Amino acid sequence: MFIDEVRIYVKAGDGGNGCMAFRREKFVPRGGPSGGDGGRGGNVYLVASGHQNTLLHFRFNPEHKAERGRHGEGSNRTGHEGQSIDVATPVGTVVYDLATGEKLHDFTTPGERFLIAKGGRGGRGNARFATATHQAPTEHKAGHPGEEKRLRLELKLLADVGLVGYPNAGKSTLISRLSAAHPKIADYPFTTLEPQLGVVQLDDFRTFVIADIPGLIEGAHLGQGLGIQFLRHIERTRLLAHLVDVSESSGREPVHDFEVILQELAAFSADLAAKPMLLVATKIDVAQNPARVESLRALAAERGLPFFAISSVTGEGLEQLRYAMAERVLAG
Ligand SMILES: Nc1nc2c(ncn2[C@@H]2O[C@H](COP(=O)(O)OP(=O)(O)OP(=O)(O)O)[C@@H](O)[C@H]2O)c(=O)[nH]1
Ligand SMILES: [Mg+2]
Repeated sequence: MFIDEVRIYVKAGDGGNGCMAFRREKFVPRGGPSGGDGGRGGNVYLVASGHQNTLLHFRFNPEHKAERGRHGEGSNRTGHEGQSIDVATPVGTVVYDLATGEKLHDFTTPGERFLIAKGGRGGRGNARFATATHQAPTEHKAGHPGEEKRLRLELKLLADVGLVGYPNAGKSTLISRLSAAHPKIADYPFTTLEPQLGVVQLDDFRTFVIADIPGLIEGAHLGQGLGIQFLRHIERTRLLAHLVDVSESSGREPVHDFEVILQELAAFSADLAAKPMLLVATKIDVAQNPARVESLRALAAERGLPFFAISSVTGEGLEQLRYAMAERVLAG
């Protein structure tokens, strides 16, 4: 299971201080104490959002503070309450107290709101201290501090897009170009031995997750190569990107490669083979023979698959591919 993890700091607003004041008015002798209480500090809430699927946004923004309460004022005016804040986190986030390791909350439904740090109460103004025998109190209290916590957030990641293809097709290279992931890349087959995830950031708010899995070969369902057990990691993705090397160096025919991989997917599960798929011709920077690209393009047209031709070296076609993936996984 892939786990995304971040540490954040939350601080609720401090309460405002109580005020010391006396009523002073012409013709009103001994006006009495009139210092108002401080306002309560704002709370920090965590709110489960159905629109996010990673914790990436916290990496750029790890501190969340609510506003402090205003101080009390004369004429018995209570200070304003500090504004509370809502901090969005994806559904599926589990929240731990970093210091104690205690599990504080587990978000399971969109819109769920959890009070994570409570604002401090305001201090009392001197008007509150007046009694029959103590008519000119000068006592007034400072506001109470807002709660502060260091938290560890954990999210089990589910991939949105699965990359499939022969070994050496350029799957790991592609994920390293589209995300911040740094998988091992090399010009020999079966470089990738373990599935890897990369988070692709489309803009400030939208992200999706790509899974890079070991390459498949003919007979993988019979245990050839690394087998097909890794396909379970992409069983729940919404989209597959099928990468086919169109350079001569593969020593195979692109159309043949496509069909072999599709059979292996079908051998794993009919559902997997029937998933929406993008057909991606890779390494076009070193493809000498345009007929190889065209044969694959024709195949895509025949099967009604969106077709992309890319080079992870020059960057050609990568933007279009990224947007095509995003369009399909972020819709709805
Ligand atoms: N010229 C060129 N080379 C590429 C491109 N993409 C990948 N390569 C090279 O192809 C080789 C294999 O790339 P990988 O990304 O490791 O391939 P993979 O599909 O992850 O392979 P496995 O992990 O073995 O399944 C490496 O030497 C890469 O540098 C490309 O667009 N152009
Ligand atoms: Mg790889």
